Amino acid sequence: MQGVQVTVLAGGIGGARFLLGLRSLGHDITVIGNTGDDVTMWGLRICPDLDTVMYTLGGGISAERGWGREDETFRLKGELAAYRAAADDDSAPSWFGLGDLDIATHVLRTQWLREGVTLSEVTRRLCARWQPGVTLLPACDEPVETHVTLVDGRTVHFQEWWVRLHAGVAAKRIELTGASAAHPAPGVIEAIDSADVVVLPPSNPVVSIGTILSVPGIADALRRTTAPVVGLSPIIGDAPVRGMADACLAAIGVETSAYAVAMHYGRRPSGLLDGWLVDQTDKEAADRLTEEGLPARAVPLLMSDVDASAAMAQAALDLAEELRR
Ligand code: FO1
Repeated sequence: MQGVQVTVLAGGIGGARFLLGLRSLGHDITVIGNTGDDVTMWGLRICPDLDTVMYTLGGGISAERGWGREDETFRLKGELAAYRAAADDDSAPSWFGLGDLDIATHVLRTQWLREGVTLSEVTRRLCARWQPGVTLLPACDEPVETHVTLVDGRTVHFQEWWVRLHAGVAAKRIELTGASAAHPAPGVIEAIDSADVVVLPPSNPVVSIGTILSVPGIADALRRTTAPVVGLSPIIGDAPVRGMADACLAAIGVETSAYAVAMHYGRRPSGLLDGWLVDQTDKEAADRLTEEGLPARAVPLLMSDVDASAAMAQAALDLAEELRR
């Protein structure tokens, strides 16, 4: 299939890696990016998942970290720490790695937002430099943030749970604050309605895909679209491929398995999926899901390089084509 309009709901590192493969197939791609990771630090508005997609597809990503910039330095971070220590101020987030090159993105974004420019327009302007080769839309223009309530009663920003605590303290609730007042950003619903295929890539089902779906109207658009909706499991065997999806799934009471995540998304029209891809090690999950009415296929799901990601993306498009008939 050439010139297919593909709409992808994507989070950070896993979603970005998948998009590198999908883009190599030469289709017209719109990415609905997660904004739940967004955080204000040092007065700067930081949009980690939007930036990870933009940098990865634009060629600026740190390959080693999967976030932030290649050839990065952290001199400004060191200066801030020096002032903070001297002022005996330990309030600042020293645990968050703000790189010097990366900060230019946050300074401009913050300046434009302060001038009243929408996050969608800010993202378009930033992408004008990086030319990611896809249309990158934030899920919503309103400021939303994923906050995590821990079993010890504290509620912390997702970034603190993820980066400072390494999800080491169990979460009992994960929610996208501000979601109820949020609306799909311009073009988001249209991208789902007019897609030939909609893909849920192997992003974190809770804090990346789940947060996008909590913006009112987006989940319903997925249930309604005439396009086949195909997902790829972020879990291989009984473990997440990277990140800490297991800690997130535990917080919402979903078992860490390819089968359980598919059931969590559900089958249309009540759920979100028409088809599901699992790794070959989870073949029996594919057979079980297919028998239970959700067509599933077992294919290699390790995104070891762009070719592997491209093969996965092609498998998703092939399944979508099969389902369309
Ligand atoms: N992830 C980390 O594990 N450690 C960091 O210090 C860190 C800093 C950081 C700065 C900017 C940015 O855009 C992303 C950053 N991330 C960092 C990744 C961030 O936590 C992402 O939200 C998660 O990796 C989930 O996608």
